[in-house]
Amino acid sequence: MSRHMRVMTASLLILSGLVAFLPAGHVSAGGMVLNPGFELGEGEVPWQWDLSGNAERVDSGAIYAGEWAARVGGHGDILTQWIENITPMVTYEAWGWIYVLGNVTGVIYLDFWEGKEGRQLVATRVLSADDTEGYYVQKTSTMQAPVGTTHLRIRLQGTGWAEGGEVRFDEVGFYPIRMFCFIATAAYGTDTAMQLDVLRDFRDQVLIRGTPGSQFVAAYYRLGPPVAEFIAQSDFLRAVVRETLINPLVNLLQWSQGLWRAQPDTSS
Ligand SMILES: [Ca+2]
Repeated sequence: MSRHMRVMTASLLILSGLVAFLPAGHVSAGGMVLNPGFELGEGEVPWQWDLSGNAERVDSGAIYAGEWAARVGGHGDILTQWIENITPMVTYEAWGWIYVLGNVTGVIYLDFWEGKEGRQLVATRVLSADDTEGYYVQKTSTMQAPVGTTHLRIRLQGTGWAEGGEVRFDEVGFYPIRMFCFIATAAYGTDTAMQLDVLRDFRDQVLIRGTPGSQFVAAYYRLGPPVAEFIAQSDFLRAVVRETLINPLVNLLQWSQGLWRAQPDTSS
């Protein structure tokens, strides 16, 4: 199985590598958090986030992979981002990595709005973590946008501060769930292809079970949409991706599914 996993991982890495060809600033699809890892910005200001109080972008040092994280240091410190082009009735997946030191709670607040700073439509969803013992922990939730939604507001904060407390955030993400297979969808021109069922199966049964897998999924969510948007523009690219990457990958996964499926399929 490990050899198959290596082949598959290599294929997906090649796929992700397509992002290197994208022009800067190409990410433009609606309804998703941009710069989810706080890797973009100038000095203390994370790109796409509004600052209040002493919230800042900091070098994440040895705590977590990547160069940067966002840190809040007290009661009034808030990082806010408004996401536009949210589609009503679509189910989204939200997640964030939270690092908490000392007696304080790290909180990610998410709420749907009609109009930016217009009217909040439903109760705020809260993802929170207490002392994370020197690690980042991932908190996730799924949320369906109610009728009338146009925007999502995300706020990063700490509550119940005590002296010496610190809260950091990294990899805050928000994507439509169906977009996991965006690259394959772009390659096939439809999201109902049988091949997509195999990929979804693999995601649900293997990738999101372990921490390395879920980190991979988070990275894929970040890289996938711009790649998909890029290849969808060209029939030639779509054919290349379909024939050289996705079809072999799907064949490999189908052939080996007895190894990774929790319940071997006995229906045929
Ligand atoms: Ca980061």
